[in-house]
Amino acid sequence: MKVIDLRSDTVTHPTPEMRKAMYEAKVGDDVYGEDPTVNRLEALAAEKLGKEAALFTVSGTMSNLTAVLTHTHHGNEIILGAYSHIFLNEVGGAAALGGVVMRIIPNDENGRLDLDDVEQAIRGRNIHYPETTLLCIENTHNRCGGAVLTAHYTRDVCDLAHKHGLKVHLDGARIFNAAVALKVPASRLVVDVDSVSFCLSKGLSAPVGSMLCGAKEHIERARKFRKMLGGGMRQAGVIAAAGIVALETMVDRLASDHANAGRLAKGLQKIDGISLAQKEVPTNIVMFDLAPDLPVDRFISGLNNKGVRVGSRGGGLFRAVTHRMISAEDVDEAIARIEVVVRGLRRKA
Ligand code: TLP
Repeated sequence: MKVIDLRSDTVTHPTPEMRKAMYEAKVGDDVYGEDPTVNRLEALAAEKLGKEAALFTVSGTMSNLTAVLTHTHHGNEIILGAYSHIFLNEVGGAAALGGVVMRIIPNDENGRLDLDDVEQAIRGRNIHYPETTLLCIENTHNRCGGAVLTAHYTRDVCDLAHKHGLKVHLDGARIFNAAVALKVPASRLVVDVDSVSFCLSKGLSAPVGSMLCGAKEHIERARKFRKMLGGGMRQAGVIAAAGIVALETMVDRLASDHANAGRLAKGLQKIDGISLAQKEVPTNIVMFDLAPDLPVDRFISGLNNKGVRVGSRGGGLFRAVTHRMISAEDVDEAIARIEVVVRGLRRKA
């Protein structure tokens, strides 16, 4: 039985072309700035995102933390959405290692922060207050079902932050999914932010890596913080080579992941006992709820027995993510298996 793994697009394996590029990669010591393949990847990432410079890091978490460290000082306050990945899923690194206060405001269902909420959260001058120096946004928005932020919204929220002297960091782990969904170049979606991170190892299928992009001066300082975090890599061209293939060849195909996510959502909706937890499925993430009268633990074990893997988000909420290793047939097969499991639970309920 084929296991259909919908836990995340991070489970994708490198393509044969990536493996060949890795094998043949020219390398050097990147801490000395001498790895030609890393240098090429950084230049390519900066160009694709329309920023002056880029830095190769091991993960999205490292890119985001490096950005926070570079934009802030200990004791500053940063504003984030309550559902943001940086707040929910990055081990509290910004607080623990960056020494910043995380000020949480609500995300709407489309991953947006309300501009009035942002403005109210920005601290005024007062001896009692920490200084607010950074706003973080996320596109696509993981917890909000892969929701996309438009260039228009991003400009408005950046204008507001900049007016108050804040910098803006965009967690763009899946920014190319947003670009493909909106049919605009990724650079359009990040033009107003001061820094943006994106992942090579999610839908783009590279085995490892993330990029932090921004102004030259920001990236120079970020390079030092990456080193502080233990992220100074040596012959990293071996993995950067796969990142180059990812950026050059894997972006356009994300559209088929989005089509498969739509197909999955449609099929799930028809199952008595499952409801979608989002109104639209713009990219490759589908959040769904199990009916409250059905037992979550038996649903999970039933899926495991049937070779379908999804992510559990607690309290009957689940996430399924489509990616390069999932075909339309796999989606149909997953829907059929999930339906069998839910029917079984209904009979016993
Ligand atoms: N997200 C992972 C898990 O951590 C949940 C996933 O499977 O989706 N920003 C966003 C929006 C992310 O979704 C992720 C990874 C990251 C940052 C962190 O990237 P990594 O895993 O490379 O540290």
